[in-house]
Amino acid sequence: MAMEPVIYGTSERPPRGDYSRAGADYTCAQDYAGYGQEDHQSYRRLYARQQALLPGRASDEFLRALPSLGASDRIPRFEEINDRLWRATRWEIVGVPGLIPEVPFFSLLAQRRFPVTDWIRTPQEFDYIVEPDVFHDLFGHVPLLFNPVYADHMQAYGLGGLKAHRCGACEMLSRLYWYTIEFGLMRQPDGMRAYGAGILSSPGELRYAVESSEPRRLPFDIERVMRTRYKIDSFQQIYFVIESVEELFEKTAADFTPIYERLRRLPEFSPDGSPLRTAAAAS
Ligand code: HBI
Ligand code: FE
Repeated sequence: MAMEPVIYGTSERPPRGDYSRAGADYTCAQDYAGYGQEDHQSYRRLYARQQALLPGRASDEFLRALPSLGASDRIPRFEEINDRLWRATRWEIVGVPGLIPEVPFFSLLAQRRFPVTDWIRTPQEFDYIVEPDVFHDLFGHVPLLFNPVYADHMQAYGLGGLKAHRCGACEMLSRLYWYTIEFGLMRQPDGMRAYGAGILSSPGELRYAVESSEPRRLPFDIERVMRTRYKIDSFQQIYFVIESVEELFEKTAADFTPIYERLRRLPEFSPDGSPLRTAAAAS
């Protein structure tokens, strides 16, 4: 690809993955024959370890939907998942070589196509990986796409992303993605639970986010979220808590254009929640 993906506002490292396999929309076929036994074994071990941690920590919606992913003893074929996903919510997953730029990413979501990285981490990266791999994308993100309310929310997010790009407000919308779809918590009647993919696919952060007294857990407030910077290389110091998937959908249904205009002039918050003196980023 000629275009250099710029991800999460940084371009310090080139993204991993072979982008020459990708089409103009950045999608590629899942290279299933390219997986070795070691890759399938990594998936099996990651899945088993994570599944054992879910009870009492993952949201009910996630637990209900997880079996829809299918095979847990090997990397599933995307087509197998698509047969079920299409019937459930009219979504499909598509392969990508790794992180892709924001506009093609939003465009895929707007078309109810979720990009899934097809390669898996190496055994050395078992505990920690910065970039999404097939385990993070499938295990973390895909189960909730079987939930009709959440599925509609993801499409609305993609459409909102395309609009944010036209408004120069991608940074603010990325923060919403970060603090909900990646690192969101939900309060259930029986306690705090995770629904964000970054938490659900990480053994360390799943326990920390739900149980530790260290991080702050603030009620979900869209303006506060959009003004809060985030770190990608450590556990979060702040989580935003929703009460239900419906709340998330309702609070993110509005046209954000006037919100972006107002927030641009207001100060930001640092990832630890303390106020900063700089105004919110313009792009
Ligand atoms: N690409 N494959 C992939 N997966 C992501 O989660 C992703 C991306 N590109 C951009 C991106 N996320 C972020 O900018 C989100 O904030 C939109
Ligand atoms: Fe993710």
